[in-house]
Amino acid sequence: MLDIRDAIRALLDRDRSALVVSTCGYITRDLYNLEDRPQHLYLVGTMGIAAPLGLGIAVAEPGRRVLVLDGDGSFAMNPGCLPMIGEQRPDLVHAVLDNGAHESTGGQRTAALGDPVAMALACGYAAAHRIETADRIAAVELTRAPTLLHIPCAPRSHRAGRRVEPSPQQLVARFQTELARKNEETPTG
Ligand SMILES: Cc1ncc(C[n+]2csc(CCOP(=O)(O)OP(=O)(O)O)c2C)c(N)n1
Repeated sequence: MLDIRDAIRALLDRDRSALVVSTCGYITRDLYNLEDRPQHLYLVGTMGIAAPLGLGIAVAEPGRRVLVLDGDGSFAMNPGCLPMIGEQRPDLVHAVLDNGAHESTGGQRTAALGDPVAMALACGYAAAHRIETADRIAAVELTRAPTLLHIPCAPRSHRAGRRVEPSPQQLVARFQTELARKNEETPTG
């Protein structure tokens, strides 16, 4: 089964220019320790808001792709955002990294996840796929937006890396500066 860090690496490499929003807990820490770039917005507090925040960013920044790194627990916490994403049709890739647990808080089993692929399609996503290998992440078609990728992952065998050091305020300011810089480079009108 896929190592969650390999899944994140493959997702990042799929589109180096994408804006990235990561859900709180170990997924944010995995991303931060793999690579730290100003175009990453790390959530450090609340589950269930990576996807709606990604939606807001994608709506505000047309012409830019947003990659959301969600956990299965975080996904299950806020399915109400799915029809909003389906209706708005942003250029958003919604990856659900599914290790079957709330690993960040001790590995409690995630109850009643449902079928994220079926849920996304029922809610109006243009495409949704279950993906089991890094090669498939590299190859899957992402031209139809929004797309959900349900990615089963193994429980972590690595220690959680260091915590995100900048404060949420500093992270937001850095992200906003990056958006402004990119918009100057390539105005989207
Ligand atoms: C609303 C809310 N409830 C609980 C928590 C505590 N908490 C932080 S991460 C986490 C588990 C997240 O699970 P998942 O999204 O599946 O990611 P994983 O840790 O398994 O990678 C929990 C319960 C929180 N941050 N926010």
